[in-house]
Amino acid sequence: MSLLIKSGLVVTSTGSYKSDVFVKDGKIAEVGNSLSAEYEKIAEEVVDASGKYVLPGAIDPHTHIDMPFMGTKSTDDFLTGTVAAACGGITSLIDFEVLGKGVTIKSAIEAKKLLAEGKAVIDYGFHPCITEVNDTILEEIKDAIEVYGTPSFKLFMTYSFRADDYTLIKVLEKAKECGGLVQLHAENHSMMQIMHERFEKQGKLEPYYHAMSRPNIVEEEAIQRAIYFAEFTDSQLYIVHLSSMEGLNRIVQARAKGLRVYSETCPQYLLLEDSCYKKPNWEGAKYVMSPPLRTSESNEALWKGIASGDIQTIGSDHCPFNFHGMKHMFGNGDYKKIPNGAPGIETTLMLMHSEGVVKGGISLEKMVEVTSTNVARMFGIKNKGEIAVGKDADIVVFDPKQKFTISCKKLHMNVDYNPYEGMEVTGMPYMVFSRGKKVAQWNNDCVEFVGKAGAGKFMKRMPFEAF
Ligand code: DUC
Ligand code: ZN
Ligand code: ZN
Repeated sequence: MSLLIKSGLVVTSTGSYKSDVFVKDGKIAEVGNSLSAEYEKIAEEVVDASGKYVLPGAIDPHTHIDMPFMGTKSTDDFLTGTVAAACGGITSLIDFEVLGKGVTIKSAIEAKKLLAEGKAVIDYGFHPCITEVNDTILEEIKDAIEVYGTPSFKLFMTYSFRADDYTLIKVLEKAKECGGLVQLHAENHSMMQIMHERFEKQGKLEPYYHAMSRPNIVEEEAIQRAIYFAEFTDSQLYIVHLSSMEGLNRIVQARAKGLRVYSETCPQYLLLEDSCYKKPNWEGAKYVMSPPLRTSESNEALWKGIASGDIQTIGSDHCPFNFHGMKHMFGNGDYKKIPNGAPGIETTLMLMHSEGVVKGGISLEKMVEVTSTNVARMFGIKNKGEIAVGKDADIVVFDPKQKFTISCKKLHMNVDYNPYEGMEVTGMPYMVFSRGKKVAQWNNDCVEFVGKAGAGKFMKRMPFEAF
């Protein structure tokens, strides 16, 4: 199988240059200026990328596909979720698996693999979510890193499956010893519990109070506490879905001290504000996610954090629930019962380009760095994340001029609304390749899926290396 992508602007995290790219047997075989003469006649497919960008496929490090949560289940399975990803220019993802009590990492990962096999259309990996420590789990962390290919672990500081400080410190220590990376959902559970009690007494139960019950300090305190633990254990730490300026400030201070503290944010924390919770007819529920949306002050700080390198990656935190029947019916009357999460996997790249690159907040190279190259480095995906010889041909030919009005009807996520409905973006995937095979292409007024169910493979990842 061979493919020639000619005359595009190849974008890497360090620079952009006009070039041809030749792909053979799923790998990037050559990148150079005059490949057309040699390969145009023999390549099985030739794509003219003049006027377009040739990007390494985005890698989403943060998804919740087919996940039981808050009395229901996220609505995308590994077919619909990865079809949507592919159509949005995401060519691999790492999903979470929350371990039940007494469950081994191995059995949790094997069970999750069964959900993905035969369905996923792009490559996937898993982060085990550790909810308790005991000798068995601590021993198994080593195998997860060295044998299972799952070297990153998530812990939650809130929800019923939250980890306490002892658990967190023990896992940080073990991860450091074996080359793992601990990811943290950082929110102080007790602070928000007290806010819930207060609002309950006052009868304040609308979606807006979801955000009010989790003010910025709830995230800031948890981040700072985790930073102390990272310092105490001399371990690396990764904060997921960073949402607040105050939390970012703590991370910046820690990094200035030389601590290995990394962070990820999501398009929703860069672009949306807590005024969304005030939408009438319970529509604010569409934005109920944790942490909650903040204000423009945090939005702007996070863009700057990306530009400065203090935030290294972008994840979607894709966790879709229908408005009708889920966010609406279950939640009506009490914000605490609204399933937390929103769809996002398909819109990450278009939003980062349109709202970041086109509006001038970040460079094109920075977009590639945070959506692909750094994600591959952070999570030990050695064969992806760059347009370079020998890497997997996970490639997005991106049309920077193509306009698209975001609408849930024109997207592929299995959910009945979109948080950005009606927003016009500039720049869309034109063709998307997963290991050299075309999986999606622009067709008239939207991107269509042209790949195959089950073509995605489990990615065995390598231990963490500091950068
Ligand atoms: N936050 C969400 O909004 N949804 C899934 C889990 C999480 O941490
Ligand atoms: Zn989380
Ligand atoms: Zn999440």
